[in-house]
Amino acid sequence: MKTRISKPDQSKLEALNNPKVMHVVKQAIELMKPNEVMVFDDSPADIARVRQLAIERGEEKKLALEGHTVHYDSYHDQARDKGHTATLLPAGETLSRGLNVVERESGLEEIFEFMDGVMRGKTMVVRFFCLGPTDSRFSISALQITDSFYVAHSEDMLYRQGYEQFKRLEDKDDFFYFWHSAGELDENNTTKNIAQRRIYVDPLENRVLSVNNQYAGNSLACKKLALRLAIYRANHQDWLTEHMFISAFYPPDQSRKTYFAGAYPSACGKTSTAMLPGATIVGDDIAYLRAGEGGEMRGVNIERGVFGIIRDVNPDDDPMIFQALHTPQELIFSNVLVNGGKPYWLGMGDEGEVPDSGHNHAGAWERGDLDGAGKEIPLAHPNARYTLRIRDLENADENLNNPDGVPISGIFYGGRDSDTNVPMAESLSWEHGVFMGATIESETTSATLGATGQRKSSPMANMDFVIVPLARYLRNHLKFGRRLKKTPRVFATNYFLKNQAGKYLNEIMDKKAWVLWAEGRVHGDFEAIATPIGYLPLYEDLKSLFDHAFENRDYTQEEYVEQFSLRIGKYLEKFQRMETLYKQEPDMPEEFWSELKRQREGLEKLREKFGKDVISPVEL
Ligand code: SPV
Ligand code: MN
Repeated sequence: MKTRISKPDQSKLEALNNPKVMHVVKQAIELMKPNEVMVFDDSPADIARVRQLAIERGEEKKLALEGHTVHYDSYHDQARDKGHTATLLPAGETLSRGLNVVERESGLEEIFEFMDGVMRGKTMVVRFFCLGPTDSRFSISALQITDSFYVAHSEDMLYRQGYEQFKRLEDKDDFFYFWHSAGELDENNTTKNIAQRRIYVDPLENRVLSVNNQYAGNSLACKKLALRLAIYRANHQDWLTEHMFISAFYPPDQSRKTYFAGAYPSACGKTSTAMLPGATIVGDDIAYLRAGEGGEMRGVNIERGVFGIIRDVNPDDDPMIFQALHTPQELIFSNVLVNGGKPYWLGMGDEGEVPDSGHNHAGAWERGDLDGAGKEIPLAHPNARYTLRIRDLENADENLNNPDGVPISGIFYGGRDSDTNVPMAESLSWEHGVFMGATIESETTSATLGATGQRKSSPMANMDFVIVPLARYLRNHLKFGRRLKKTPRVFATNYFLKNQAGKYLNEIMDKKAWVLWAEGRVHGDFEAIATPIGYLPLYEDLKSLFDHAFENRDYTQEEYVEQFSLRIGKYLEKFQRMETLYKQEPDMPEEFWSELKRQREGLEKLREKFGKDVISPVEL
């Protein structure tokens, strides 16, 4: 059967005057064999049509509030599928620990077989996006081919339009391209053949092939899949692609504005730091970082929307997002419970109101229902999400779409660790900062599978995506910082420190005081205590920041001492873990080992001098 494409749609393709685009679309048609092809440009009419088709074809359903829709992914497609996501590389090439590599030729053969004819009876959607602001030296053009109108619609909300940008491409071959198919759908419009879910990243061809999935982390190639391609590119050039938020923070007297970027593994406080009350947000997930004209670090959000975890979004912990989710505007909820056109999720703060039945990620649902494995199905998936545009948030930053990005003065690396790292320490140098990022660990929580309290190493919170050897990635960081004239200050944060009795030493919002301290340090406002693991704040400075940030929070010297005491034995254990781990990486930069040695020896000396294992900051 011949694939239909309308004359106007054919003209849209031809107007790009780009042989490679034509070739890629043709190849996709030949392989996936759709009934028809629709091509969309940047016009408001086309964009509205994509959303309309997502609803008409049943991939999204309208909710009671104007602009709101709900989408479901298959019950077994509720998170990134690390096991079936792989990088295609020539035989013999390997990546760092834990990263899947599939030999390129056989990987292509396998996935092409799954994709052969997968769009029969369906519509193939062709869309053009831009990663990063348009008309910018940061921009990367992206061609998305998919049979999912949900994918096409959410990419509209999350990424900038790129059709016009494609017309202007100087190097016509210079774009990423993505083929995606949700595969055969069941009666709930969710993917049926989950066992054949594959996500293959092909850096040699700047493309991603993804089949039999819908969850955005697997299907929206502009997100985590393009992140991998961009990391590959940045590490073969001279810039950085990071799993980072970008936000601006303001000092107590509001006299200035300072941009920070921050990398945190999931469930370590990334979004809540980016969205701190009083901050303005550029991005919450992925940043491209380049050197600016004046030798400063500049960053852009490659996205323009948020695909956020909805769990625990409630009026107390997340007032800004809670408000946005109750405003009539374009919003996609995914994998939540719906009853009477209203969405419900875990931890929404009004538990008494949650109905005992409705429709959720398992289909028709009643409280107490068990899944195929005999596990009780929660009312909504813990990884249920919302998709919105940043410009629709009250705290959107004015430079969200600035083609020149924003100057980044500080970087946060956050982990989750109950017994080692102080809540906030500033690096002694750029090299030390890179070490801080490389040694992020996070403890597993009950929200993740497996045992809780296990430490997982996640360099720069980017481990899942670094498709170059880790040593190369770290070297690129070191070189990048040295090229800058104004190197950002680097801070290691830990919001999860506990005492011996297992009680958290901090309140959730205390991060506001830590962040304001970092903001002040960038501008030389505060003195600090130099220690081998970094500069620590002085009590008086924190006290005044707490007084400013909170109405009824008396920050005591006792709290300070307990939080900022150096737990030397614990740090030495951490360095031992890092040594064991990084010894397995060939070709590690010398700076990593010298930083490890310097800190280890410094801490051992302190322990000798004071004759004890835990040293209070007031003694230092
Ligand atoms: C993350 O898990 O880091 C996310 C969501 O931002 S996604 O990668 O899309 O699954
Ligand atoms: Mn992320």
